[in-house]
Amino acid sequence: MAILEILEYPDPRLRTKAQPVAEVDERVRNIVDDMFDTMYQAPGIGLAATQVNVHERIITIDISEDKSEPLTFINPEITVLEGEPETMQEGCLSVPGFYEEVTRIEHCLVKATGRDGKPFELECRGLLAVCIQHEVDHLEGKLMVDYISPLKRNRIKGKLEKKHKLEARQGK
Ligand code: GNR
Ligand code: NI
Repeated sequence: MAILEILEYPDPRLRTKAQPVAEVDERVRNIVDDMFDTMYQAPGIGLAATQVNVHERIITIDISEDKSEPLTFINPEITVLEGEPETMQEGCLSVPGFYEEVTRIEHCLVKATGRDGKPFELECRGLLAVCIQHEVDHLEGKLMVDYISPLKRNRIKGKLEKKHKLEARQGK
């Protein structure tokens, strides 16, 4: 297992649309396992394969306190269920250090294939619902910053570009 590098905004590779997974085989299970390692060590509550430069429809999530509820979603499909939209402060490992309000569906149904290759359905609310929508956005090349004003977005872009230049100079 391995810790993978997480791409950071405004890296253009984060805009890639991920392709469906044809079969859950050893190769895919390895990606999933590396994604959990990477997500837990970050630490984050979710990770989309896009963020580690793998452009396939794979998501890992664990919103538990003690890393006890790992969820794998391969080829996820979200259906909206009734309920009020909800606004929450979101963070993103690809936009480190920034927290922005995003309004999303509060209640949804997710159909996906698990790490075991079996299809499943999961009704999601609250943080889990927010997280799965945030991750499916990544698979579409969409980021949290796309929901905020261009002014705020550009300010974040400038700050992260500055940080990346500094890191490059320090050989990080
Ligand atoms: O770790 C994460 N926390 C988080 C908090 C609120 C809403 C969404 C998230 S997802 C984020 C990890 C991440 O960037 N996933 O793509
Ligand atoms: Ni994210």
